Amino acid sequence: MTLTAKQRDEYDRDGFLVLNDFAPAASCDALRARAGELVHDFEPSDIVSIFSTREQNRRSDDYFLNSGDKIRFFFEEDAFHPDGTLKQSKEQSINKIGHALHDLDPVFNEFSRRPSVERLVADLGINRPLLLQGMYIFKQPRIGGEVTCHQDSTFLYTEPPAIAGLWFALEDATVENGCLWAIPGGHTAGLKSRWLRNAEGGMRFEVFDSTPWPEEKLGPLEVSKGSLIILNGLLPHKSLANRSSKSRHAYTLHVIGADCRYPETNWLQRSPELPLRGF
Ligand SMILES: O=C(O)CCC(=O)C(=O)O
Repeated sequence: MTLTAKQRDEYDRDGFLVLNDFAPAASCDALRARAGELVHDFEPSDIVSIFSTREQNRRSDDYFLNSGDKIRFFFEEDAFHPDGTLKQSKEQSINKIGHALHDLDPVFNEFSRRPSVERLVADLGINRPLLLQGMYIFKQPRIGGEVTCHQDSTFLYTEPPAIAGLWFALEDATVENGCLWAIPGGHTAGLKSRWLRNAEGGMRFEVFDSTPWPEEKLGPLEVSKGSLIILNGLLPHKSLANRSSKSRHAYTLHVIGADCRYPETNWLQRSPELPLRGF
C-alpha cells in the first residue's frame, strides 16, 4: 500500500490529499528539462489558438479539441501584444502542453507509469485504470493566467463520475506564484455542469446546478517541489493568476476506470491508432 487507511479516509473526506516528497527532485527536474526541449522544438508561428484559462471562455477550436491524442502547445492569454506578436520569448509564453504527453513522450510516459504511481492509483480504488490526460502546466511568471473554480469531471465526464487528477508540483507552489486552491469536502455536493460536444459542432455547457461556488471556503494548497496533490474529479478547485517573478510548473495526469462510461460527447477523444492505455 502507498496510502495509509488514514490518508484514504482523508481523501474520501476532503476530496483531495497532499503527499509530500512523492517525486524525487531529480525526476521533477527531468520533466522540466524535457518540457523545455519540447517548447524549444515547437514552431509557434502558425498557431493562433490562445488557450483561455477562464474555462467558460475556452476557445473551442479544432487545435484544442483535437489535442486529446497529441502533444500541442497553448499560449497564455496575456502572451501577445495587440498586433499578435509575443511579448516575451515563446519559452515564457506557453500556458500548457497537452494532452497525451504521457503516451507520446518517453520521458513523460516513464514518469506517469512508474510503479509508485500505479500503486497509488490502485490504492485509490480505480479498477482497470486508463491514463486519460497528461498535461504540463507552466503558470508563467507575471502572465500565468487564473484558472477559475471548476470540477475536472465537468471536462472529463464519466458515468459514474469517477476520475482522479494527479497534480505533481515540479516547483514549489505558493499563494504568491499561483498554487491550487480547493474547497475541502466540496466533492460531496455533486457535479455542477458538464462541457460537451454539440451534434452540430462546437461545445456547450450543460448546467445541473447554477448556484455560485462558495469561494469563501476555498483554501490554498501550498506545496513544495516533488509533492503530489490527488484531486477527486468532483472537487471544486482553482488557481489564481501568477503575478510573481517565479514560475510554478506542474504536471497533471488524469486517470479513469475502464469500467466507467466515457461518452463520445466529451471533448477529449482518442483516435483508434492511439487507444487509452493503463500502466
Ligand atoms: O495547475 C493549475 O493551475 C490548475 C490546474 C487545474 O485546475 C486543472 O488542470 O484542472
